[in-house]
Amino acid sequence: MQEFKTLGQFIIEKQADFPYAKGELSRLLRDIGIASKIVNREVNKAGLMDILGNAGTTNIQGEGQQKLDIYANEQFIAALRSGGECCIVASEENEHIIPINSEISKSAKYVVAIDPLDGSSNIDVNVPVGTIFSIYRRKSMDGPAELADVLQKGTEQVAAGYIIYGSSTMLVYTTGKGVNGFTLDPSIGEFCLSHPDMQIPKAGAVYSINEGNYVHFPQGVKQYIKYCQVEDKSTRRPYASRYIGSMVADLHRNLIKGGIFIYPETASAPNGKLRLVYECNPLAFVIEQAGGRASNGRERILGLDVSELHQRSPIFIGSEEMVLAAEEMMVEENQLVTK
Ligand code: P6P
Repeated sequence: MQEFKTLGQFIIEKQADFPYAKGELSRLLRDIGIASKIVNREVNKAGLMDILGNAGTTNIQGEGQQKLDIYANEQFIAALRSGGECCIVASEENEHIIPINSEISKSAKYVVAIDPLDGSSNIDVNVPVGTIFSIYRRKSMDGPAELADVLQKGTEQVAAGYIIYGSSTMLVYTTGKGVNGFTLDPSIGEFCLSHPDMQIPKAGAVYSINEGNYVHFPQGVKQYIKYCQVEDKSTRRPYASRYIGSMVADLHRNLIKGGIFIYPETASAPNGKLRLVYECNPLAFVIEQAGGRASNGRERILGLDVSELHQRSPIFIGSEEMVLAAEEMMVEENQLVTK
């Protein structure tokens, strides 16, 4: 029988891993957990409320906002504002950073980047959606926190994780000492440790990519897709193609079962679609901490320079051996291109 441990108990217990911790990060993770329970409540009854569908507005990405996008964004910002441990919130839904200037927060030492409801276009069709978060220590120590406090490399993350609102609601996070998963027990309203020390299989048999864009993919990606489809029992090929269209859901399945998720660049989108700050960096931190690999097809995601808040990056993420195989084909392609 799994030892019963709530997220709060676990966070406090692990606080000892950080000798100088005075509880701020613990409280910040708690604040994110609280907001996710509120969002979960609305996601789970979205069909019963006038909270489905388009809000008739667009976000900074130019994407139509769902009513739940706006609701989730407001809940996480409110929780971080009232928690007092965060001096800036950078949301995928907002063009600019949101400084938290209250007396208690303006000297807080952490900044949070968040995608409050990723994959939200799937809500109306009951497909799992997710929240993705990233926590950095602010660099600026005197004066108000600023944009540079958010534009940090992924290697600077103090913590990162996601919440998946699926057949069950789970919170999965890392503080750089492994990955742990917590399942929400609605009967007590607590996230309980259900997946301790998560490790992604080194090799999997699932590949996740939107093959509808095949003709626009780089040659190396086309070559990898064909590799996935070749019959070879010794490497469990052909792999299964699984693509939900909700990154947190695809990534969570691959974390547990093994697999690779690819959102590559195309001629019309040379940096791909996914956001480096809000999606690629936090999920790369989680996957690396679980023993996997994450790159843009050539370079490690966590090492990429972050120059703009909403910059995008191609991403190859998942089981180490599968990402390495895809990278090899991208290198071959680049060598061909440079010849
Ligand atoms: P496409 C959702 O909009 C998202 O940001 C990710 O969650 C998902 O993996 C991807 O975009 C889906 O994009 O172009 O395949 O529909």
